[in-house]
Amino acid sequence: MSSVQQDQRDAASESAGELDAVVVGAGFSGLYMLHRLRDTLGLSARVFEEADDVGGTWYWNRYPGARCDSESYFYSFSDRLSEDLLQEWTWSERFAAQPEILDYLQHVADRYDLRKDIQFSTRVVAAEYDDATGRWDVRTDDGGQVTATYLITAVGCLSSTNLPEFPGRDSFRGDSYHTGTWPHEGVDFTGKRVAVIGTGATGVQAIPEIAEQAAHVYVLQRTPNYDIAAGNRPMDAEDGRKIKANYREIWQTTRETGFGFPYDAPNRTALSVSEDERQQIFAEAWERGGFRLGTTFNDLLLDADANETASEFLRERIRERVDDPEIAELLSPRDHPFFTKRPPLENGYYETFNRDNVTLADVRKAPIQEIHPNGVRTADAEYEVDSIVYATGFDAMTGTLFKLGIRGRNGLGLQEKWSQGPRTYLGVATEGFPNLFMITGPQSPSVLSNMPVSIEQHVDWITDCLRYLRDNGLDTIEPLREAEDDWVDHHNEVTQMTLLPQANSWWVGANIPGKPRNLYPYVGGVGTYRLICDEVAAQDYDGFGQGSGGSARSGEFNGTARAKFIDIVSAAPAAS
Ligand code: FAD
Ligand code: N01
Repeated sequence: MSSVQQDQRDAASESAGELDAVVVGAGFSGLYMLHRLRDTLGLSARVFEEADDVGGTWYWNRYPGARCDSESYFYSFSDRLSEDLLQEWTWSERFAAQPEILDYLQHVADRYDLRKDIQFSTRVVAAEYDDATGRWDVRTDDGGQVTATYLITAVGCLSSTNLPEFPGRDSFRGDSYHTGTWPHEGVDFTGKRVAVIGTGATGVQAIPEIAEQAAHVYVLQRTPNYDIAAGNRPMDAEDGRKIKANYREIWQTTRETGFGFPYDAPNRTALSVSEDERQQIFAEAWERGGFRLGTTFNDLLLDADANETASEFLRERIRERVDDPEIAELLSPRDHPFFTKRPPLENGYYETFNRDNVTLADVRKAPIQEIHPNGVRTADAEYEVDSIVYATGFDAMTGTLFKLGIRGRNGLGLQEKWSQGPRTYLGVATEGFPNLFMITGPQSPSVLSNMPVSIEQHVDWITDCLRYLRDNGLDTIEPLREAEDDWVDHHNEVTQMTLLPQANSWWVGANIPGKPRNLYPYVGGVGTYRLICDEVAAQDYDGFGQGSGGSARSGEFNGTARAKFIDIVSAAPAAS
């Protein structure tokens, strides 16, 4: 067939709703995936996006103070997408605010002409695998229907908001907002009495900004966090030049380190140095700002005594900044080790509690009993307010996936299969769901990393996998049960080596009543995980059944993933 005939045939299939790939979501993940599918592999692909524009997280989270807490120069696409873009784009601040990140993603969409293959304002409501045709049947809320060989979820880990079922919640007569679906026109809190529920990364960003405007802010805190000073500032020209000159090494480091940050990861334990030296190391990391404090020693997530040294360092910073010692203590975490819940980065958060118009309420001690027409009633107080801000987070990692109504072979529902918690192979695929790929799915590093690095790694791995299938005359791939079981066991074993299971964090699903308690992201490290995935690919996708026309029943499993992990760990130098 000539290339013109091939193009005509592709166009006809596409207009009949028969695609090579459907991608759901148009944030960082969906944009890059579309580019790879269409422009690298030459496949026909359509992205469905519920919002009316690109951006994902940065489209929805427009609350006051919203900004990234990965430094902007590495919270972006890397040289994998374009070296030119890296050189051309200049971030105005060390931690860019939401509008600037949204501009960036819009620019990427325009630059690569991605919008023409994105159907906006369209929610995927069902995605069912048809055993007879070996294709995914995807339905949308506008009544649309398409079929595709490959279904790729780019729906984000933090895209389904969590709005707790407080009794009387809907009786409130004032205005209420969830930070994850903030009004585009903004909110003017001038002269208002505002209750903010939640003091995670979002609350910590929003509260200082709301307090600048409002008549009074009641901060309803259930669990204090170890907030780290971000050290945000305008990007200076010299820093910008140095970064641009070193981008290759910067990105290489992000790909090799544990969390996808280009920060040094010294091979030393916290208790191997003297108290003075430890304090000095913490203080230097603190001065430089951002998440560096988490990478000062290599055992902070492994050893409770080591962790306590960092935890106490951070509590001391709170006591220094908050005038009232009782409030400082209330803001000091005592129930979980540092970094076992996601530590927020803050910009003036603690000083906010020195203001006369801010009241901190302990809703752990005196829980919220109900929302009523005039405000919030807790076990020991009544807060009459004009507005309520829910900074109560997300049903992370699985919430949005389940809403897609995914059904695999024999009508098996994803939610049903994962009723006791996710079961995946490499966090990217799951047995019984052929040709389904999940970008930053559960049991991959995802939210335990600087996410663009993990997103690119998944997109590139999926792209290589699809190319491999094509080159081998195949079109169907699906994890083997034994490979999946092995990955789940490995994931659980690595989790148990850390302190992470100790905290009631959203990382373990503790924020959603009834959600199975598991560590959702993989904690083996971004660099290690990448090598594992690459090795699985190099071994002809060991552990994946492969075939054609919907049948992927032939395949081998030689334990490549676990063997690679053991190799990497055994080759690592012993910690001093
Ligand atoms: P998202 O950006 O969440 O995009 C998913 C898209 O899928 C959304 O647009 C959604 O509308 C769409 N979608 C979902 N379901 C459907 C459906 N059924 N039909 C159609 N469309 C659907 N990570 C970091 O590494 N560093 C940071 O500094 C950082 N800051 C953050 C700040 C905030 C306020 C939040 C909430 C998260 C932050 N994150 C950060 C995590 C952030 O989510 C990721 O960095 C990244 O933006 C995720 O991109 P994504 O494309 O995978 O998902
Ligand atoms: O959500 P959260 P988030 N009664 O789940 C409280 C990313 N992010 O939106 O800790 C009372 O962390 C809850 O209390 P507790 C980042 O990955 C990044 O803040 O469960 N309180 C907690 O205080 C982050 O981790 C950035 O006891 C209730 C808060 O609500 C993730 O998104 C910025 C409650 C929820 O905190 C989620 O952050 C923002 C109830 N029933 C977000 N239910 C940056 O990069 C919940 N809470 C800068």
